Parts: sequence; C-alpha cells; structure tokens
Amino acid sequence: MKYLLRNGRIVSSAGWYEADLLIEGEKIVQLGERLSARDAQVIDAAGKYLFPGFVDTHTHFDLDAGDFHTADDFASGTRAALAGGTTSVLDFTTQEKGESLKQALDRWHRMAGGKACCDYGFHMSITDWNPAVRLELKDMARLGVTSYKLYMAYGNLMVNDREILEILEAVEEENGIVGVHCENPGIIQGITAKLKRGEKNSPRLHPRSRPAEAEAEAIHRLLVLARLAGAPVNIVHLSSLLGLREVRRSRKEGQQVFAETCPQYLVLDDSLYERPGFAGAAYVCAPPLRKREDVKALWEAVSRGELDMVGTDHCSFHMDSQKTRGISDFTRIPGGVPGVEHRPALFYHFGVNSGRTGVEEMCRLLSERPARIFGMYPKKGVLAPGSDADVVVWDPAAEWTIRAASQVQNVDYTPYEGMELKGRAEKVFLRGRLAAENGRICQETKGRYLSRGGRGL
Ligand code: DUC
Ligand code: ZN
Repeated sequence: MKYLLRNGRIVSSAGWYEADLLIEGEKIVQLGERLSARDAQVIDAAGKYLFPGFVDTHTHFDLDAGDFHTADDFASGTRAALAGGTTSVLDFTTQEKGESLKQALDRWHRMAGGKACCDYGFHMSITDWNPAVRLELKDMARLGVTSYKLYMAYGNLMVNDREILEILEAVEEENGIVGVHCENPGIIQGITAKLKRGEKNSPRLHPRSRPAEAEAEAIHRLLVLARLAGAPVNIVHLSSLLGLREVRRSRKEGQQVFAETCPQYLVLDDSLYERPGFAGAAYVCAPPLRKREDVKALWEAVSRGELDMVGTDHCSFHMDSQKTRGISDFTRIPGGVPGVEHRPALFYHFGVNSGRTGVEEMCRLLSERPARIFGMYPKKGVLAPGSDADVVVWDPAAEWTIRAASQVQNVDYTPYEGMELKGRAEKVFLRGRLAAENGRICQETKGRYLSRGGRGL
C-alpha cells in the first residue's frame, strides 16, 4: 500500500517545515515538495502536524498484582496506544526471585506475542541480582533488551545499594541503560506505620505516606551510586521539584542523567486525593500525585528542555473491582493509573496549546529522545526516508472530551474524565498501515517485537 500525505507540517525536535511524505509498504520512502506517486492514496494533510509515531517508554500491561492482573493486557493496551498516536511501547518485564532474566523475558514474550497491536519492546526489571544474572546481560543484548529497571522501594522487587552499584557498572559495560524507581522505602514504611495507627481507610493518606522527600533522597543516593559506577542513569517517573533539584545539581557537576516524567504529574495534583469517600483511589499511584508547585516545576523543566521523555507508567486497575481491594486499608489499593491512550493529547493540550512548550519539544520527548536513548533510532523516532512509516497526522484544531465511556483502554475510568482538549491524532499509521482514526481503531494491526540496540544519545 502507498500513501502520499500532502502538505503536512513535518515535525522533528528541530522544528517543523511543510512537505509531502510518501509511504511505501512499511517504510517512509520520500519527503519533499510536490511529490507524485501514481498509485498512492493521497491524504490532504494541510494544516496538520506529522509526527513520528509516539513511543511510550513506560507501560505495565498484564501485570500480576497479586489477586489479579492489570485491567489492560497487551491487546487492549496497545490498541489504546494506537488510538492516541502511540505506535511503540516499552513494557517492563519483571524477573521473579530465583528466575533467570531469560525466563522472565520468555514469559513476557508469551504475554505480548500475537496480542500486541503496536510495536513493543521490553525493559528488564532485575529483582534477584547474582553472578549468573550478570552473565546474562550479554544474552539480553543479543535478544534486544538493552535497558533495565531497578526499584529502590516496592516490597520484594527492591534491590539494595550494593546491588544498584554493581548493576550500574555491569550494564554500563554492556552499553545499556538503567532506569530506577526512586523512593526511600524506610521513609515510606515509617510514615505508613504511623498513619495506620489511626483511620486507615482513606485514599487521602496515600500521598502523605510517600512524600516528595522520599523521592528526592532516593534520587540523591542513586546519583551518588551512578557517579561511583561511572554510569549514566535514567530517573523514571520523576514527580517532584525536590527530585528535579537533585537531577539539576548532579548535571551541573557533569553527570549524565536522563529523566522521565508522566502526564499524571504534569496534569493532575494531590488535591484529587481529597475527593469524597473512595474516589481518590482513582489517583493512587507511586510516586503519588504532587502539589501544584511540583506540577509547575515539571512544566518549567519541560520548557527548559531538561527532561528526556514523557512516558505514562500506564498501570490500569478497575475502580469497581480492583482498586476496591483497598477500601478499608489505603495501603492495599493497587497503585497505578491509566494513560497510554491520552498521553499525546494531554501533552499537546496542556503543553503546546497553553504555550508552555512547542511541537518540536513534544516530538523530542514523546518520540525522538526515547527512540535514541533506547536504541531504536532512526527506525523509530524520526520521519525520514528508510524509517518505519509510523506516522501520526495530528489535527491541532480538533476539539474533543476525554470520556471513559468512549475510551479504547479496557478500564472502567480515566483520571482525565471530562477534560476538554484541543488537538488529537487524526490518523495513525503503524509501519505503513492505517491503524487508527480520531481515537478509534480502524484496522487491526499486528505489533512487532522491537529488538533494540545499545544506548544512543
Ligand atoms: N508505580 C505505580 O503506580 N504502578 C506500577 C509501578 C509503579 O512504579
Ligand atoms: Zn512503572
């Protein structure tokens, strides 16, 4: 199939210019003025932005949360991704205690294979570090996994400082990158124990149990360890001004630090936990939503080009049947919010429309930078001849409202319910196939595993 997209605004991290874009089969073959292709289907893209397909650096599909799995599996999660303009996702494979990395990777391949509708790759969460696992890092690279995740908090997923140091050194030797969930577990446990002595049934206790100081302390410690290891590191879901200050300080001293934030930290704030009854459970995630001043600080970081990516940490649980696990104990509310479907539109509306940033930064944060850092560039992350024809035709004038009732993701609510947005993905091409139009899937597509190369810049 051939498509000729006429007079679109071709966006990159450097800006945009007007041109035609020709897709042949799975690839972009040409960009230029007044292109012609006799047998191509012509699409008028005048006044529309053409973005390289968006990459979500942070999803948890089909995640085992103990009593149940997340509401979205790879089928519904990746369909939702496509509906919003995201053509590639990087999900988190998690090693169980006693398991090899290869076994964990195989499990995730079984979950995603044949189900995923957009392209997908895996980060590997190491939870059981030992000499045999060290030896596996080379195999992982051969199998296309070059990025890792560590938890400084979170029960039995946690690794200690010594392990973090060793893993940072080992992954750097393999030219990979480590992303870290930064929260201090001692602070969280201490405050939680105190809070649980009183009324423990309200979601409003959740943010109090995980203060920004817990994030900042962990980021500080991680950056000390990364400096000692001589390794770059990625701070995932950065949520607070205190944490951002730690990133700034270490960069000033010459350290290479990547930072990801998420739409929930850019658009929502902790006043939502005060909603009556159990309603605040909809927003329970870790780290929690922060204060207005944190939201403002993160947007300032966006406008100064200080962040590297905006991923979602999409981890969806139904309000009715899953979040309710914590109805009488806030610590049992499964943590996570959905976002994979709405991230591009939220970023466009609250970032670009509001004048906080521009389309070039949107392209950098949602597509190009993730593709580079995670070894997928220039196959992904850029509109150029030879790149995969993952193309988002973005209508900057479309006005619409986010509603759970009409969303594609398979969860019974959205934290963004009722938000009126301007701008949306009008057409979404996945490797040359038109997969979605105006928020709906229009053709079933098969996602392909992204075997990734080493870290780029
Ligand atoms: N935070 C969440 O809220 N859910 C899944 C994992 C995470 O880091
Ligand atoms: Zn996560």
